[in-house]
Amino acid sequence: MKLIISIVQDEDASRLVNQLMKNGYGVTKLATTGGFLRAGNTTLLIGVDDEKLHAVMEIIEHVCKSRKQMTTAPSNLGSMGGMPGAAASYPVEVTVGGATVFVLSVDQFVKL
Ligand code: 2BA
Repeated sequence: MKLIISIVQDEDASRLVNQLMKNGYGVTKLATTGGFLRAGNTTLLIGVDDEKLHAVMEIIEHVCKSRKQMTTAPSNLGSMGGMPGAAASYPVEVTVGGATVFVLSVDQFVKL
């Protein structure tokens, strides 16, 4: 058995949960926050038999589209323009969406 940990954008989460449930997969939805954007995202825990892993990955890939987003990132320079300690931020284009997926082998699965 595998545990799929899938971090997705909030706007994709409902559709993904619906698709997974429709296809008979168990899923747990967690409200999470990305460390870089400091924005909400959604983490899904999906436990599946090994032979179902590929099918679930296909559903995730199909539902979660990646897109570009502008954000501001903090500068870690420590000084700007000769002003030591001045804080700054700069716009960066990041790719969001898609899914960040971890697949773990499950030692034991019990329901007590
Ligand atoms: P965030 O940390 O908020 O990152 C959102 C997106 O910002 C990332 O998308 C990536 O495109 C960009 N990004 C992240 N760090 C960056 C940096 N230092 N410089 C420039 N751009 C950067 P994804 O890579 O698709 O990640 C989406 C979310 O998945 C992340 O949200 C985080 O919550 C999670 N994640 C990604 N990699 C992870 C990892 N190795 N371990 C745990 N969680 C991870």
